[in-house]
Amino acid sequence: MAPRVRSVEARGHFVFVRWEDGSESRYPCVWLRDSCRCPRCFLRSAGARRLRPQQLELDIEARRLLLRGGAQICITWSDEHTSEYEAEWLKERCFSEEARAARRAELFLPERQYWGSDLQLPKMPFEEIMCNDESAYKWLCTLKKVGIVLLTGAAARQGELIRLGHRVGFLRLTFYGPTWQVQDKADANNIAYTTGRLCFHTDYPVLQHPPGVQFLHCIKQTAAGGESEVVDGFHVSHKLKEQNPEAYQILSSTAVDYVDVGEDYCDFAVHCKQRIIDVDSRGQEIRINYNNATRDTVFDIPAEEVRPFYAALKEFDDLLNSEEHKFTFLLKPGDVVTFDNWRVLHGRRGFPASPEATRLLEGAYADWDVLMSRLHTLRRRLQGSTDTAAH
Ligand code: OGA
Ligand code: NM2
Ligand code: ZN
Ligand code: ZN
Repeated sequence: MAPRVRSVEARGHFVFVRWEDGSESRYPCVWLRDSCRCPRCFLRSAGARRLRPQQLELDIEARRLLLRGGAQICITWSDEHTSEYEAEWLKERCFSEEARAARRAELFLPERQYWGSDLQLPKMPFEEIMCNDESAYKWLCTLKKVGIVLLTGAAARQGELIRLGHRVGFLRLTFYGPTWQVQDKADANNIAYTTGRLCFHTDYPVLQHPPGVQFLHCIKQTAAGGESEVVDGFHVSHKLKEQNPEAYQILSSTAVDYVDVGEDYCDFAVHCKQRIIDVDSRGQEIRINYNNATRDTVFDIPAEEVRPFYAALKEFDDLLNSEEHKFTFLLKPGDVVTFDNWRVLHGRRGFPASPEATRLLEGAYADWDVLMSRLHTLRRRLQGSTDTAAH
């Protein structure tokens, strides 16, 4: 049911809306004026504001208020401009604490679920998420919530990740190419392109904005070794914080130098400083930036802080590798593992070298902005279709 306005009133710098259900919302006049939807203030085709801050009077007040059948209010302002607002549009923008919390939950959904060795690896058929919107939506929600989803039954040939990229929007190009082949290579330009063990890492902390999501498509799997390992970096960070707050403090504040020099898609020489545990202003983990292989030997911190840093790093690394936290599985041809590269650290066990390539994965990156955008467009579309079905 669309919300209806019972009455509307201006007091000082606010407009008060009383709803049919008895609740009240208050809207700051300057925000209402700034949000005017008329063609002079707003370009409808782009959903974009045209009004500039210079045109906005901080102390603007409502001169005349008009309620149209409970569904719309019309305000004439002290600058003589007139604006119209739909009840539903206003309700969706209520400034109350509860309304704001509910919207945050809606938008950033779903809550994270932490895991350890007990992970129940979520699995979905690859072709289903490719052609069914509900499945694709579920895939993206689970990827956000759990941090990892295994897609099964893709064709065991290159090109499937290009298709997956089209499904979400587009892939993230890096110096290793639009997609990249993980296999043993002569004169490997990256440690991943050998038969060696890869210890727990996130990909590409040498980039200022590391890829949010990683896809690894197994095309060929070796007969011995090559198992995949994953660990929930946010879960382990919390454990570290409990167990050794000082180590946590060091890893969440020290800027670590990363470097990657070589040639692939084009030649490159990339440098970056990243905190291994990256937290926001409220102390919430936002990203793990850890690849021991590309951690630079240049270390731009005072000499006396170096040893304590290594002590903290070793403690974190031990926690990542503890049996309690890591989850091991074997990719088979046709599997596509999709995971949150900002949260989940991954590795693989070594495998025997052989003259012909016995193991081949095709990999690709995407940004969270693109995946979240697809999640939201799918949600709108699916909600739209259930709305029509209900009528
Ligand atoms: C990588 C990587 C995992 C694997 O290429 O960065 O982590 O199983 N590969 O080979
Ligand atoms: N590969 C797998 O940080 C890294 O070096 C990530 C990137 C080579 C595309 C590895
Ligand atoms: Zn206007
Ligand atoms: Zn990797």
